[in-house]
Amino acid sequence: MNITFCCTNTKAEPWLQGLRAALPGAHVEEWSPGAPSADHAVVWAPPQQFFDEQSQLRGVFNIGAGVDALLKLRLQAQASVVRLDDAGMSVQMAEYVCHAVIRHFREFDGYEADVKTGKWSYRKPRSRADFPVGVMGLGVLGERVARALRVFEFPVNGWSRSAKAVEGVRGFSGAAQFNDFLAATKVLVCLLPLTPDTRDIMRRETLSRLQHGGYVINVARGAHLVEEDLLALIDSGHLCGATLDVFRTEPLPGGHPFWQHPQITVTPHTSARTLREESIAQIAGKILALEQGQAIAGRVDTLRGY
Ligand code: NDP
Ligand code: OXD
Repeated sequence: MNITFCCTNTKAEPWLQGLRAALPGAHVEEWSPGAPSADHAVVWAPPQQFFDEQSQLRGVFNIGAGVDALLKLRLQAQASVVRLDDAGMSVQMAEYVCHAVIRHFREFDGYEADVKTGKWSYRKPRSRADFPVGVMGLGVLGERVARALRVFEFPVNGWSRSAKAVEGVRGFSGAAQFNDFLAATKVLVCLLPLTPDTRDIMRRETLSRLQHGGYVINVARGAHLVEEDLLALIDSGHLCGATLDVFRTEPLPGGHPFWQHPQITVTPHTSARTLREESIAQIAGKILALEQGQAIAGRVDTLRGY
C-alpha cells in the first residue's frame, strides 16, 4: 500500500516516521510533482496539482477537523474524504472556550488592569443566569464544549442542523429555530464548519439578536464573522467584546483594528491544535479499516460540506 503526504506548512519528516511506524506494511513518502500514484493521502492545504496527478486515491485524510479549504479543490470522486475526529482537539477546545467565558464572566481583564495600577477593588458578583452561553455547532467539538460549560453551571444553549439532545443543554435546530437560539444567548460561541450556509453567519442582523451586552467567541473559521459588523456592534454598546482565534485573513494583518482593540482578545488560530501522535494513530487505524472495507467515523459528506 502506498501513502503520500502533502501538508503545507507542516514539517514532513516526523509525520513520515510516525506513519511508517504505525503502518509497517505501507510505503510512505512525501509528495512531489510527478510522484507515483498512491492509495491514500494525508493532506493539509495541498495544491490542486496534487489531486490532478493523484487519480487513484481511495482515502484522503485531512490533518485537521475543518475541510473547507480542501473542498474548494477539484477532488477525485472515488476517494473518501476523512477529517480528524477529535484526536485530542475537543479537550483543547473546551479549555479555550471555558477560559474565555470565565475570563469574561469574572471580569479578569478588569482585575488585571487594576493590578497594573496598584488598585485593590472588588467587582460585584455576577449571576450565571444572566450569562447564557450559546454554542453554534454541536458536533465533535461543540458538544464537548457545551458539556464543559455545564460543569461551571452556565446556562447553555446549543444549535445544530439536526435536533440533538445533550444533557443539560437547551437544544435548538435548523434555520427555523435560529432566531430563538440567538435571543436566548448572551455569549455566542461559534463551532460550525465553514460551508455556504454558515459563511457570514455572524453579521449585524444575527449578532443584533443576541441579548444586550453580548459577547462573541469565534473558534471556527474567520469567514463566519463579518468583522466590521462586530466592530460596529461593540461601538454601539450592543456587544461588549469578543475573543477571536480565527480571522478572514490569517495571519491577522498588521494594523488590523482587532490587534489593539481594548474589548477584543486575539489568539493566533491556536484554540485546538492538531496533535501529531494522536492524529497518526487515528489515521493509521482508519486506513487499515478502510482497506478491510469497514465503516469509519469522520467521513466527510462533500455535498453537505462537512
Ligand atoms: P463537526 O462536523 O463534528 O460538527 C459540526 C456541527 O455543526 C454539527 O453539530 C452540525 O449539525 C452543525 N452544523 C453544520 N452546518 C450547520 C448549519 N447550517 N446550521 C446549523 N448547524 C450546522 O465539526 P467539529 O465539531 O469537529 O469542528 C467544527 C469546526 O471547528 C471545524 O469545521 C473547523 O472549522 C473548526 N476548528 C477550528 C479549530 C481551531 O483551532 N480554531 C480546530 C479544529 C476545528 P449536525 O449535528 O446536525 O450535523
Ligand atoms: C482544524 C483547524 O480545522 O486546525 O483542525 O482549524
